[in-house]
Amino acid sequence: MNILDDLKWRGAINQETDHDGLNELVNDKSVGIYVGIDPTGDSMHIGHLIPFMILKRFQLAGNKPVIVIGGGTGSIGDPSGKKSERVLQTMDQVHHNEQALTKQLTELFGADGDFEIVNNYDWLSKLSLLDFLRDYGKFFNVNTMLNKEVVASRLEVGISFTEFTYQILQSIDFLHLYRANDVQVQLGGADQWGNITAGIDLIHKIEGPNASVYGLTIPLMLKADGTKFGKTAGGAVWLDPEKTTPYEFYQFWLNQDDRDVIKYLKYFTFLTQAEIDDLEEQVKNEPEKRAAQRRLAEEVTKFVHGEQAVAEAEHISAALFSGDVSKLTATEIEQGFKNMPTVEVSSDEVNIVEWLVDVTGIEKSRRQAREDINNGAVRINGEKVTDTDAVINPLDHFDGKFVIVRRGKKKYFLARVK
Ligand code: 485
Repeated sequence: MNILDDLKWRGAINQETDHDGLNELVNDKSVGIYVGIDPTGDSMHIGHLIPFMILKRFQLAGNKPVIVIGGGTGSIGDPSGKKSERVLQTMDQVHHNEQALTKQLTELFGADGDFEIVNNYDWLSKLSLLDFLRDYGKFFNVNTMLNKEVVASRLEVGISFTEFTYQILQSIDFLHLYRANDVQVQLGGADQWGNITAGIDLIHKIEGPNASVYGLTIPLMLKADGTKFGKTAGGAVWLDPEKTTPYEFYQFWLNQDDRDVIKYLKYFTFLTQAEIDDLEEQVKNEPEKRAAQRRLAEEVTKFVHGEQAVAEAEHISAALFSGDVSKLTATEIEQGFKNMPTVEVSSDEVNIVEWLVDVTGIEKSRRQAREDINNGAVRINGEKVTDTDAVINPLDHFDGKFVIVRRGKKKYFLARVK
């Protein structure tokens, strides 16, 4: 199946500037295709992953991806989708974020094949004001710029001349890449339509109406329950393992609703249509097994964090579920218990009742602690303890770094040894 039909089946096409022209182009030969991202933060989140996974599909279909890190545009800030004016970042922040994003994107695209990462600071920062106005500004009609959704929606609140100019900068990029890198297609989220079409207009004005350039946008991701995609109680789901651990990342996908999981498999995995159809059947016939969610979690975690991270996430999930946490490694504990109640304890050996009440505060009273222990509801490092005279030695397990307590079926606590 050709790539555009595949993207359509995945529900990944919002708007195209010229479907037939684009279809002919990408099926005919290998073309340069680009996605730009501004370094407004030091990590991508899973919302960013969507256009980059589509770029990756084009790469796998034999095309050449070019990624623009917006060191120049990011020093201005895209008004698209923003209700009010942005605060300028310092150039130090911009450069710091550029490096972090370049590293993440190199990991995602580097493994197989040909791709390029360029930084628009390299050409935009060299433009003088007079060149900018004479070479490019002259081709932009202010009325057309005002009519772009992004600008029109900001007219009441106001928009600075700086942000108003953003669309010209992104247009210069497309022209630059068309000339210097053989790029003919730009991809982006639905909010990028105005900037992408502005670039195509500029290229047609400067290079002639027959210049073969196209734009394609991807729909905004919506969830069945109406809440915002990619947000959890803890905030965004980041690709940076320091911000969202691979275990949390895995759990995020594992916990998706039956109504959304097939859509996510289409967007976020490279599984074939036949494999996804098969998982769809399984959601219908045996939803309790959550086979589709498990596969989704495995595939996306593997793509972003690698096979080892999947193995660890599965190991942690299984251990927490069964209660047998004794074989977890220290790094697995760090990940799995990141959001669980945690206390710091000394390495002193203490009677279990005292330890649960006075040292950790896990139990409210001695009476309650004794009752729970007698009922077999307390596990220390995965082992059930039924003797109220037992002594806790915090250095016993996990290289003397942690004690894991489970009370009842589900409630876990982590004690970190000082
Ligand atoms: O030549 C370009 C220079 C910069 C950009 C694109 C082309 C960045 C673009 N203006 C932008 O703001 N992108 C967003 C970002 O950087 O966070 C998001 C979009 C989203 C999707 C994603 O980037 O909001 O729709 O395109 C990759």
